[in-house]
Amino acid sequence: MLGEIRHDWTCEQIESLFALPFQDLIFEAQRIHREHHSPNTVQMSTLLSVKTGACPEDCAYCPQSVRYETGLDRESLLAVGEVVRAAQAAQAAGATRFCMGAAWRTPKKKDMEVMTTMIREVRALGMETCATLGMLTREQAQELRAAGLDYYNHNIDSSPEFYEQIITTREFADRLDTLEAVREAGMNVCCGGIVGMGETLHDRARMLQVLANLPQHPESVPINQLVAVPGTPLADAAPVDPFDFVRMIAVARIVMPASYVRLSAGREAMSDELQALTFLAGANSIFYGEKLLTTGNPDATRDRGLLARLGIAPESERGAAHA
Ligand code: SAM
Ligand code: DTB
Ligand code: SF4
Repeated sequence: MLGEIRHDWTCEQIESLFALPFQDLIFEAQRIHREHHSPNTVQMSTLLSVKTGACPEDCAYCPQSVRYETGLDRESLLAVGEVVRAAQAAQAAGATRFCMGAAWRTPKKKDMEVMTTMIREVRALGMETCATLGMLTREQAQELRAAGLDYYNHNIDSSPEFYEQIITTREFADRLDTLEAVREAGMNVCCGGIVGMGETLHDRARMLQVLANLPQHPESVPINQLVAVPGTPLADAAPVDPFDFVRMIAVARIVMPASYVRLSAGREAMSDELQALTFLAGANSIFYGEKLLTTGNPDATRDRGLLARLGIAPESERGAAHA
């Protein structure tokens, strides 16, 4: 029966979901969505790049890798006060979670000192905290947890097989080790991937299989549509068929029924109608604010307008709406 929490998905079962007629797939995803979530609510996280560019890794999609000429101004680690001010502004605009991203392979000792202070201060505002800082050891994960970090974002990005064509500086297994360290430290996991890098439908199904068969489903599953940045090896990647993107969201919803599925990068290029279809397919979280890490995102006015037209309430206002 679809809609159960399972960890034993075969790739064939997931591929057969992708093969369903569009209407049947969306109907099933929406049915499961309603069993596990409030249907007219969306969770909103705001991102801030706290350390930008000059990353030693070679992720083919990423404008922040030192190996590609993307015209990005590199910045060293921001001061804590500056980050706290940005978090306050995000909270005032309606975000419930603040996500701090750094272009590191893994944080160094002195980075950890600043990050733990930053996390403590953002949490003191009453916001949920999230960070994405690269690979973590068990000790680093414990340290972040002790500072009050609620979520750690670390994506598997694609299938284990396709991964090697996208990143050569670390292995798929390294990603799984970090995810395990995050879990062991007692943090919530935010883990998803990217669609539109030239992967096959089989790779998309495999990626969702790996996520769904983790010992515990990630609480948050970001599905990014590639933002093809000039200068990166994927600058000329073919765009994704919008219906295939919606299918990816729907299948993620079906195989991880209780998780938040986040409509992530790529929203700026999506029409309002396409975004509405992804909500119908089970997306219930977005990145909110005019910037992702280094690339654009719809501005708050456009998002507020869209949510209002759809009768969807941000999670921060749900209490008020129901009162
Ligand atoms: N450096 C850390 C790491 O890789 O774990 C954290 C930041 S990294 C930018 C976070 C995630 O953003 C990546 O794993 C990838 O899934 C996503 N991402 C990066 N560039 C993207 C792009 N151009 N389009 C879509 N998603 C992207
Ligand atoms: C995720 O899955 N997507 C976000 C967040 N986690 C850190 C990042 C998207 C980055 C898009 C490219 C950029 O803005 O640099
Ligand atoms: Fe570095 Fe993360 Fe970008 Fe990869 S995705 S190049 S690790 S910032």
